[in-house]
Amino acid sequence: MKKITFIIALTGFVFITSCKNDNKTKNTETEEVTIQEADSNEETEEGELVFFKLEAKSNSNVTGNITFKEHDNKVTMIAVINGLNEGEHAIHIHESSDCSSDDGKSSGGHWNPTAQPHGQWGSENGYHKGDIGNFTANAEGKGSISVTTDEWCIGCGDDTKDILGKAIIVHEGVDDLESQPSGAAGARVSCGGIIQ
Ligand SMILES: [Cu+2]
Ligand SMILES: [Zn+2]
Repeated sequence: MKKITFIIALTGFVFITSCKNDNKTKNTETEEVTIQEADSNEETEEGELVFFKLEAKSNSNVTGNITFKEHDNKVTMIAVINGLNEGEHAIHIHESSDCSSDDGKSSGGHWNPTAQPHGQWGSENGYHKGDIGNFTANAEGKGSISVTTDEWCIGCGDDTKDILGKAIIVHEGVDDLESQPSGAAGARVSCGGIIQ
């Protein structure tokens, strides 16, 4: 059984992965944000982990670090993004991990495996599985958002839940949470494929 221990640091994103068959490992470094698999507990479900960087698109300087971690059938995403204009920005999961185009449009539209309208996450009127929503960047151009949901999985193979092979897109503008099909959030300023 593969054991994965990880710690992320908000400042600098120190990233440590340990894989051991038998030996218990313990990482002792801590920072502002710490998520740690309880590797001392044999009952703990094996944790899936994806970490990747966002690359600037549409002539922006927007970069970021994204972590997805699965635990107890819930996935937590932590996004830390830099180089933004101060204020609100949309962040979504788009349908393809292809970030090759300069405008990020190679990643396709919003990931929408359940054929719902675009909307606010959790809305009774429907929402895409990629409709994470908006977050706020501060005066230094830095913003972060954390989301935990049981509507995603990492590599489970269920097409309605599996985030692998998709992309994170950050937009120049704000998702109005109602315009179809994508919330009128403007240019795609950063992109990263969700690949293990
Ligand atoms: Cu988007
Ligand atoms: Zn959407």
